[in-house]
Amino acid sequence: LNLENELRIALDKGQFHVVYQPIVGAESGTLAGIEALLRWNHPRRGLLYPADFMEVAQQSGLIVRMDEYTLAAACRQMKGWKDGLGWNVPVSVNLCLHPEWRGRLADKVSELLAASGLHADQLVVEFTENRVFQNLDETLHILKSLRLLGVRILLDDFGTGFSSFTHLKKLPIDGLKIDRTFVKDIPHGLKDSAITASTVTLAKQLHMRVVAEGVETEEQLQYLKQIGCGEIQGYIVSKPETAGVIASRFR
Ligand code: G
Ligand code: G
Ligand code: NA
Ligand code: MN
Repeated sequence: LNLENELRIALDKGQFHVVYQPIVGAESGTLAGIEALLRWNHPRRGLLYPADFMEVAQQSGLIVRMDEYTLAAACRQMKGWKDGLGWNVPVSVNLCLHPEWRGRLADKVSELLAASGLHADQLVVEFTENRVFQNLDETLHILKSLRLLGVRILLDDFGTGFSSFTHLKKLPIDGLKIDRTFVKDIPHGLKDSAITASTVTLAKQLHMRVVAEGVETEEQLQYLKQIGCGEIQGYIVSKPETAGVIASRFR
């Protein structure tokens, strides 16, 4: 069985689940958001991460069904947190802006939000500048339709893709996530520190949120506070966990 067929079966048999990683204020440490991350419980190979299957998922187009699954699960969970704990924390979902979503994504999103009785501004879509991100006009169209609903948009892995500045200029973006590869070597790596600090300044001047990803050490956190980075995410706060663990940790 090849991976594509295994993915198809996994979708039909419900072998996926979603884990959640908090995003907190760099200074306050309080919950600023929660990112939903997809996991595959493979019957033979055990727990698989997106890196293990995203390539095939994108090439085959199955990513659209997988993203729909994550989106629905995240909306259900948001409703659960709201009803159970009174939380109104924005939840981020990573979406692949696949051409197959054209004219369909905003309808799907508003349907899921309505079914959960949620406001659109509680949902955040994270997207990356990857291979599928070929056509700027198409991407603009999809993002505009989400923005029109009131959904917030974050540009993930900022700085690692192609023509990031053109995207910043042309697309409706509410915030940037500084990629983990830059955060890893701050404050000692001079290039990484310069890139991180400049990105924070850039986000501020564009009136955008800025989230540093992959923060693991106190030293990294101190530097991020010093340069005025608004929000952080990473093992220093929490690994991705089940919804129940996140609830017990932050309530
Ligand atoms: O924590 P983890 O290894 O799962 O995340 C790796 C990356 O995989 C994320 O940054 C994100 O870009 C991607 N990812 C995680 N979950 C999803 C999902 O449900 N859909 C899409 N398209 N990408 C995801
Ligand atoms: O593609 P995206 O950047 O959204 O995915 C984040 C990935 O990084 C996920 O795989 C997540 O599990 C992982 N991750 C999150 N926080 C940390 C961290 O502090 N350190 C490391 N090494 N990985 C992290
Ligand atoms: Na992400
Ligand atoms: Mn990222």
